[in-house]
Amino acid sequence: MTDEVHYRTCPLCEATCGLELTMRDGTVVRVRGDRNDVFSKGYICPKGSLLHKLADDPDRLRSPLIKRDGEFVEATWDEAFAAVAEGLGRVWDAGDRNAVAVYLGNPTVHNLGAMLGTKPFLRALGTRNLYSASTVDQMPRHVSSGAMFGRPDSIPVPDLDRTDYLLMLGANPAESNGSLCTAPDFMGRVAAIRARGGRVVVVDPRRTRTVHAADEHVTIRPGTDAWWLGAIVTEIARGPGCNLGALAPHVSGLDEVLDALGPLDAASVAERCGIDAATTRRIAVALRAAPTAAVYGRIGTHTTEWGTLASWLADVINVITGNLDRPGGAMFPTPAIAPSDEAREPGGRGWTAGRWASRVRGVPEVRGEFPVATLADEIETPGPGRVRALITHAGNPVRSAPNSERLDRALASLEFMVSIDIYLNETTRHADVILPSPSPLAKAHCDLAFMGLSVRNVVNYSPAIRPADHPDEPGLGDFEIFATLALIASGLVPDADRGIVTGLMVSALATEGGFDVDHETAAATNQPPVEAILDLMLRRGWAGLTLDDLRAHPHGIDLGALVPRLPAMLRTPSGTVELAAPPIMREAERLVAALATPPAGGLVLVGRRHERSNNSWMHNIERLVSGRSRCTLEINPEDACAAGIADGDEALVESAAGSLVATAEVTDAIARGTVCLPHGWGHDVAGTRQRTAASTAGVNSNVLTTDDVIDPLSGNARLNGIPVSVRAVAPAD
Ligand SMILES: Nc1nc2c(c(=O)[nH]1)N[C@H]1C(S)=C(S)[C@@H](COP(=O)(O)OP(=O)(O)OC[C@H]3O[C@@H](n4cnc5c(=O)[nH]c(N)nc54)[C@H](O)[C@@H]3O)O[C@H]1N2
Ligand SMILES: Nc1nc2c(c(=O)[nH]1)N[C@H]1C(S)=C(S)[C@@H](COP(=O)(O)OP(=O)(O)OC[C@H]3O[C@@H](n4cnc5c(=O)[nH]c(N)nc54)[C@H](O)[C@@H]3O)O[C@H]1N2
Ligand code: SF4
Ligand SMILES: [Mo]
Repeated sequence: MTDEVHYRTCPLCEATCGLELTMRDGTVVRVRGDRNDVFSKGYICPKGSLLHKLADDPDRLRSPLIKRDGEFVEATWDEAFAAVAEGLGRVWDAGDRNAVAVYLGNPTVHNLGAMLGTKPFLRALGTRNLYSASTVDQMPRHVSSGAMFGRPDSIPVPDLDRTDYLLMLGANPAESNGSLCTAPDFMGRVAAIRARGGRVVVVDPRRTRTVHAADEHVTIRPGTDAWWLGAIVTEIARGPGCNLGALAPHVSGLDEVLDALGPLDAASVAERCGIDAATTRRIAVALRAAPTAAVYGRIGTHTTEWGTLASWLADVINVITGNLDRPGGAMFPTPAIAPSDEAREPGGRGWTAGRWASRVRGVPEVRGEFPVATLADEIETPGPGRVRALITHAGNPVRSAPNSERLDRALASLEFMVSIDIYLNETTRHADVILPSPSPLAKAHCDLAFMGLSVRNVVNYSPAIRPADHPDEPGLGDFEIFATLALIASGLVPDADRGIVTGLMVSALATEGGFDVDHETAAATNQPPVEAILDLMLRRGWAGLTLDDLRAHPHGIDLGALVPRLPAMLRTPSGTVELAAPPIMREAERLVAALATPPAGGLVLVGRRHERSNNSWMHNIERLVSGRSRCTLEINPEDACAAGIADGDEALVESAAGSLVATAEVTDAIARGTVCLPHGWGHDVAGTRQRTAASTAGVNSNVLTTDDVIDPLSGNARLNGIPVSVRAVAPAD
């Protein structure tokens, strides 16, 4: 009995911690933080330390499933792909490629094979009905970056390790470990800001664990961040004045922005935001005076009706305080796979959304996607172009999308559905065929997305440590699954030799990436397809690495602190940071006008995360869900008293979308007027196969979120600030 030690990056959240896995006789017996990881230096959270429990979960799918007479039965891959070809073929035969929709969930971005496989798969599919978790998450950030920098994927991150002043809104990294800011041990880095004499301010309607670690807590009315950030801009301009510093020659549109935002100031927004004018002015002055500062907004700020504006305004503040693109401010990472900026002139074609619009609600496409908030419309509304079939990958929209009960019914009405997932859950139970992905141990891993969102330039590669044909693994990887689906979508036989199928995908990706296939691939060809492509991408990146370099560094390679990238990285037509893009300015006008309309009054609902949960999953891991239920309705003592509710009572929560009963947790950690329920629960429906999750079911908060209100520029759903009423459950209820 010999122990083998393996190192790999945790694929569960954006923090990308290095793990040390001890394997005995082919089984992982222990997971610890990798103390030698160049980035995480031993940090780990409870989810990462139970990664092997996910791999060993007896409920995780080991073989494809086909629904026959309403029951799932195990099938071979060939049978499953034949069923997919037959089911999708029936829909395509009617002549409309858009009738097959796709939904890509959050773990898709944490999955190397899927990241590489989706593009050729989507091209083969040829549908405009593409949906993803991005429109219940970060789409506003892409839109504001597209407008300002001409690059929707270039998102500045707070330079946590060097900043003197961090203003965080709608983020709770003490639970989430950070998002759109890859920083293992985020809270250690926050503590270090304070230890070196800096200041941390958190804007949140709840007194979170992040608040406890900060210097100052500003409570805000949900959904009002954009007004408040607008007021900060005005107060800086009117008070100490803007100071663009070295940015000045590279910025355009500032006067227009200041004019438009003029009506928003500390006094005019005070009542709407619930923040007194003196506090707003003080923070504006402090941001401007700090040697360096960064404004960072996340889920609470982006998943509102004003998500894009709030995202834009955070960066406007970073610009007018001279902090965009400077050490200690908000900086652009330089991923190891990105070509060098050097020798590139700033400027380009810019970026636009709305190249086409959705059929039913006429909402613009953004990055080729429609909002998941309108997926049910597209399924339910009859007529030409109706969505009749759906393919999901690593998504649980029946728990994560707004007005989820409606989407649940819509999925049940589909003519055909395929899910690529590791579980039979609330969404995948609607599928006709489920194609199982391997466990994290059987996948090669490299964070293609998160190296572009990281507070240091770091790169890691983890090979699979379990063979694909391990008895606890389904056999095919996500890349191979997408490759076969692409083949089916191209009208070819699904049981073609899989080596040939993936080979075709590799050459398609290589050609598309502009690689000199003969030359560059020579070194890369004798590798599995996913590794071959990754190798090519690395070879072309500015760091000049090869996959063998990464293999030789199992604790990762640190390529250093972030470096300034302006103006060379800009792709706007003017070659400047365009602060006043016309769609943004029109939306800013709407924001200013909306200040005059008083809010409805009554309670509003927000969400929260917990360190031991991961969106709608990881709830089948006993050690993560044991103990007291964390799916409670937080309510302020005064609101509870008004509703006649005591701690532990069952409370009826109603919204325009639906109602549910949740256990009340009376706490002054939540501001008056706001109630809070985490999302991703409600595991007690029939037809799933997650026994542990079902026994700690909780309730599904997206029964309450409505799908009618979206951020118009990004299509992002409003998931925070939902008007609700709460009352004690009467015996008759
Ligand atoms: N443990 C764990 N980690 C996760 C996840 C998970 O489910 N569990 N999910 C991952 C994913 S997909 C993401 S996107 C990230 C998200 O990471 P975060 O953005 O840090 O998300 P949350 O932890 O939900 O924190 C959001 C905060 O916003 C506050 N809030 C709500 N409404 C408003 C508002 O209108 N204004 C302001 N200023 N604040 C508001 C809430 O009270 C809450 O404290 O976390 C990732 N990491
Ligand atoms: N009310 C409210 N709703 C929210 C949020 C909120 O804060 N409040 N947050 C939103 C956010 S930020 C996000 S990102 C979304 C998430 O929304 P989704 O991505 O739709 O849902 P997840 O809960 O992340 O579901 C992930 C699915 O992937 C599967 N899975 C896990 N690993 C793998 C794998 O390796 N391969 C495959 N094929 N499948 C895998 C899991 O079994 C699960 O079915 O939820 C959003 N919904
Ligand atoms: S913080 Fe995120 S990446 Fe790190 S161990 Fe936990 S789940 Fe994994
Ligand atoms: Mo997310």
